Amino acid sequence: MKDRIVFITGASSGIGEACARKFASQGANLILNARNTNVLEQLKIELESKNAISVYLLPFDVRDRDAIAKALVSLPEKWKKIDVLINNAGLVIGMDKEHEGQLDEWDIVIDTNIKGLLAVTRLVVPGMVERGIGHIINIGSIAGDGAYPGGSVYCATKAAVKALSDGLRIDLVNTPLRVTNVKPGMVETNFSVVRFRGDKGVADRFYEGIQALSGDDVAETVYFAASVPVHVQIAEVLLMPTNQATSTISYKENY
Ligand code: 8X3
Repeated sequence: MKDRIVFITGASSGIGEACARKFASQGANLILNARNTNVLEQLKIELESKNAISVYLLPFDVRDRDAIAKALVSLPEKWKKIDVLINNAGLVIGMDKEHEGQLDEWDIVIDTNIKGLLAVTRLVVPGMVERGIGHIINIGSIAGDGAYPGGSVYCATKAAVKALSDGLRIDLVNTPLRVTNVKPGMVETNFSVVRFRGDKGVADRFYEGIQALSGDDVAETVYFAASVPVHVQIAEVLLMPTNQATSTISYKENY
């Protein structure tokens, strides 16, 4: 991965941040995106001081199509040659039933998880096709494989990520580019705090009795997919804790 350029969206926390650390440790130069500029700046300082790599920051909200376009145009020439795009930015707010939830919150979820991913892909992939090199790794979810209680809109967005990944793989079949959909099950990150509308206590209790995946566990899988020989395309990976079997069936000790 040495000297490759890896662009990660939603890199300020969770799986995105873990991917940044993993790819940095393997010598990749990073373009890091997130909304929180301060956190990104801290991460840049840390990663550049610990690894012989460079980090370029592109703070924007993936829901802001103009901001994405402007940010990508502003990249210095050498940074434009993106080798790996990790479409990680995503979230869920609340666990409401489909007939009871708030449309404004769902707009944020849909605009980030689907339209944001699509906009970044649309703007980054043409350059990859032109250069004949590139790997798009979408962070999907076990949620995309089937709906579960209180998750219908989030599950729909992750089903969309699967369709967008499959469709892109089809559209790029006559190119050297690869497309991977990494679908984690239960992962303990700040994601769940946002899901429970900032209630860390509820989020923590959700993981009691089970060893959930960490962001690092997922980052290892993302890195593996990115580092296999170029004639190998890992289309999809579903990974979950050992004590999870489906999105609704898991074993929690003492529960
Ligand atoms: C997050 C995993 O199982 O909470 O994408 O939907 S799950």
